[in-house]
Amino acid sequence: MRIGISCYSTFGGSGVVATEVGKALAVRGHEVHILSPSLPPRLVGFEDRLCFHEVRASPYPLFEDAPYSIALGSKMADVAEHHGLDILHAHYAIPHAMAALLARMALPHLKVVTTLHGTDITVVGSDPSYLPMVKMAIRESDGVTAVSDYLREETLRTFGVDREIDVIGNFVEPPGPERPDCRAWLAPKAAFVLTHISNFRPVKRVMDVIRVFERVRTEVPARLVMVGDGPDRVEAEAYCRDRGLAAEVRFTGKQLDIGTVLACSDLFLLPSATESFGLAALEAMGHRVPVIASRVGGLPEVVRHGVDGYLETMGDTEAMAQSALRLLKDDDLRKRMGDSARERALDTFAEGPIVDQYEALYRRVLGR
Ligand code: GMT
Repeated sequence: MRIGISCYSTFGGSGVVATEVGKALAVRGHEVHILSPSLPPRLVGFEDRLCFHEVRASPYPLFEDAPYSIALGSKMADVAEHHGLDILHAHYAIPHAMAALLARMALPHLKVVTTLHGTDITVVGSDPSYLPMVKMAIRESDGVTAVSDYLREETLRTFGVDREIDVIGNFVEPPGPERPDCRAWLAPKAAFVLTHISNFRPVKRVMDVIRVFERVRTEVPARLVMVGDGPDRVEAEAYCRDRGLAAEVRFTGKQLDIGTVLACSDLFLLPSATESFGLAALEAMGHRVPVIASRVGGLPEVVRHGVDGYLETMGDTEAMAQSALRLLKDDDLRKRMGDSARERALDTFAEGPIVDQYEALYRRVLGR
């Protein structure tokens, strides 16, 4: 098949999933064209049959903001025509699904598959300024997927649409060979390493991460590694400086090699307000790192409470800290949960069977 995939190139789960699906499909012999405003972070390495197209919205004195959605639709139509695409797969509804539908108007043989990732439904998508168009995109796409049962239900409820939505989860690959241990520089005095990875948007509740850590360090030696960047980083860093935590909390900024950080982490913290799946938690689990997270959205479909980690009420940082302490004070329990987490990640959310599901959906919408 010839497949066009559009996604965001910022650090974020939807771009990671889109890029990894694209790479896997190319390895399986499909021709894949990825369309994005700049090179997605995971699109590294040269792969046969995998091509990148940068989407640029040309400025014009009349525009306040150049219309990216139209430029994307045009690029989709252009790539589809000149490379004979069969399918456009839009990752994150806004504006990728709408742009794909515009391209389909230009080239009616094209099929459009939309993958809903999370805030395109739960936060931005339900904002009245986008809702009617998100609803139309869900209704008009030839295939729609959601990354969890929770997100599927939430989509049907919020938009009142009556259509088939396939649930296809996020996935991980087995981590490569263990890299040189960075524990020595992350936690010099044999302290435990707690890790958080996100794009530091309000939905991630990064201040809860710091509060859990503050409580944990009163009972056990610990360091916190905060990976990523975004609007709430400044407040979190200022808080750590003011509370004298700067030496114990390390803000690394955006990192491509999260595997190295996870390979020397003892616990992963994800206290989000909502999370349709929680790819970062799954990646931690793949590295044998138990997860402490809030019991929201699709997280209970990924992390089994008391098996792969603990799920607590959103905002209850004391309960999260107590669960973290239970794990940190009991080496056997932590190891057992780490092993279960890894098994679950690599069995239930392995790349191969999940990419099979996308391939099967493409064939279904193409009638092959
Ligand atoms: O929806 C978002 O917040 C953006 C998106 C992204 O691009 O980072 O994240 C979502 O998609 C991921 C991949 O499917 C999921 O693992 C995340 O749980 C989800 N984020 C939220 O629901 C907050």
